[in-house]
Amino acid sequence: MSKQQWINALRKRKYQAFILVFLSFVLLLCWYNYDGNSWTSSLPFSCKLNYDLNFLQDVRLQRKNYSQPDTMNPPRTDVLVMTPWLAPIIWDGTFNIYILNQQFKQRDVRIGLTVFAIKKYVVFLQLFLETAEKFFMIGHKVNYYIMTDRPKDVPNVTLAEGRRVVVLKIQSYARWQDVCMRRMEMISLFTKERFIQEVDYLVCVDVDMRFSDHVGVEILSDIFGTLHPRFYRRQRQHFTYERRPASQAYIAFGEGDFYYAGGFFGGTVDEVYKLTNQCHNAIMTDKANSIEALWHDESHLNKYFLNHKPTKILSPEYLWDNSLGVPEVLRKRRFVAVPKNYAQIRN
Ligand code: 5GW
Ligand code: MN
Repeated sequence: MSKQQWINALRKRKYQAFILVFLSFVLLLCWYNYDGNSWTSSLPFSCKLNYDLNFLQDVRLQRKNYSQPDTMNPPRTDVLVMTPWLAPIIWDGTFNIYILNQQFKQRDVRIGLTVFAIKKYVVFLQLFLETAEKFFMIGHKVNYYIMTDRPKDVPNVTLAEGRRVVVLKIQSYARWQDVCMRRMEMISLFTKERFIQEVDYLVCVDVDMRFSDHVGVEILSDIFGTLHPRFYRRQRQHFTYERRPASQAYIAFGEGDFYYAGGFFGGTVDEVYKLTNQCHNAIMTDKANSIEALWHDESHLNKYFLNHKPTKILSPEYLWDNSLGVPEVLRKRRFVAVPKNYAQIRN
């Protein structure tokens, strides 16, 4: 083919050639952004498809050319990212999920997600499980432990490979306060009975929630808690700790680091056993003394974390409530409360 013939052919196919060049350009741009100058996936433009999330969560990726940590340029300066006892606080932008996924995949970690669905709360399971399949620990081994008094009402949700649902039948309690507080006892009992053989980490959450963005191995640590979305900006005297010295959950004014949410904590199986067992014992001691902590299991969790500092803390990205709006520091809402009709669901 002579040069002239070639040019003529190209002219005829000008249109196709243009499309080809354009597509290559878009592809290149996307690739650049995946690699990014940012630690995680906050893409500045519309490459933000679901596809993008799958790509980011592909734990097999052996990427070594991610952007270098910059000693003089911290990724977040608008929020606290480290406690005084040097536990990281997990905000979007502070971690590189490629590195973490590789570390945890190398260890082949197994994660148990415990959730309670007692009485009418079984209605939350469908959305909870469906969204967990999209966003929770994608690419890792996951056991869903569903503790319920209505095993027949657990929905059938299609699961990805390496993930399974385990339904554990438990009794219900007449008082809702007991339904909530007995979670500590149940988790500690089942930990001894089976979790310890089946998983490495436990993640314990509320069921009236949906996942709406990535929640992955960045949360895992020996023992972790989550900043309560209503209190993360408040001073400690405004925390709703138990203030009566007669309760095991008592925390004096002038003490306390954060107010942790009862709806999201976890850690290694050993550490979660210690936490739940100790909280359960404290709850039983209170019961014998005819006192019940103000916010039930949450009050006891806060007392536990005062004396046994968490080794990681999750920002309110991991437990948000849309009725609180969306503050600027909140770049992602990963796990969000599902509004409930209190009269209908709690009677
Ligand atoms: C029922 C009435 C009042 C409060 C709680 C319940 C209840 C809670 C219930 O009937 N069944 C049940 O399974 N739970 C479990 O406790 C759910 O896992 C629920 O997510 C968790 C905490 O109760 P929530 O979610 O109603 O508490 P908030 O503080 O998130 O509103
Ligand atoms: Mn809840």
